[in-house]
Amino acid sequence: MKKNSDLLSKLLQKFSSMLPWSVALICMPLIQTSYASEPQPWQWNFQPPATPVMEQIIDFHNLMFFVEVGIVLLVLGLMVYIVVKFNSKANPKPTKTTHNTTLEVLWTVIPIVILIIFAVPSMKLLFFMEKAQNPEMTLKVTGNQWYWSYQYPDNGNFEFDSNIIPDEDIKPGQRRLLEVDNQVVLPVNTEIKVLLTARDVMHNWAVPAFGIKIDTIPGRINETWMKVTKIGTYYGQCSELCGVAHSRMPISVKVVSKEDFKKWLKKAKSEFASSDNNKMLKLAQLKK
Ligand SMILES: [Cu+2]
Repeated sequence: MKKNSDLLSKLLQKFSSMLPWSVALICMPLIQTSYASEPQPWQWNFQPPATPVMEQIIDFHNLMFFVEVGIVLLVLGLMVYIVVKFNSKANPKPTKTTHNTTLEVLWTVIPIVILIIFAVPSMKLLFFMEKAQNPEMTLKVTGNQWYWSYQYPDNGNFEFDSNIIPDEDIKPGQRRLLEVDNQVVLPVNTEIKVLLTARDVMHNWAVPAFGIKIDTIPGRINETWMKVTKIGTYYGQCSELCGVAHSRMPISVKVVSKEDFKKWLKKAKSEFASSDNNKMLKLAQLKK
């Protein structure tokens, strides 16, 4: 896939150098420049991909964009040709031609072929995104008005809430509206099954660098997966209008080495042992 995208960007660079500046400008979003895992000022391309899913989404986008630019240029060219060649001054006596079978077959068949070219990789990608093949651990994400809760069912089953850091508490260097009190911590290069639901209204757990944007729906569990290949911090936001503080429930994922994750797990298990969930469990056990 990496080879594919390299070839595509080489082709695109050639393509833009051959055409006027306006076309080069249209193709600019395809050339990846920024490597941060957060939104950048004036950014108009994707965040750098951190999972195989996002890498494939970008490849698929590049394929579509390349073909689409060709279609736009072709249609624009035809329109300019018609305006110049067949206006009332240049062509005062129009012909009365109404049908051309060859042309009609062509303009039906060519779009069908283009749609098939898009449909095959599109369906492949949809199936690839849907389920983890060999998940090594599970993360459960719950949307609440207006914060996220994270649960580690196969790592002690502790749960914690992740709330926004309000503007007045933001320290220098921190990102306003993106920073949280408790980050989700996950191990690098690990296939993680993600289960998502909500407690009150619909929310949407969206992290651009992971290629994940999935609704969390009360009474229903949605599933996706991720395998983050780079250590770092990744930011996302709720992407489903969920009420007055919709813009104040950011997502912050800290991806660490497998060893650091084990260390964090130990700490987290004791730190979050007093969560409501565990209190309820203990109460239930006492009642028995
Ligand atoms: Cu929300």
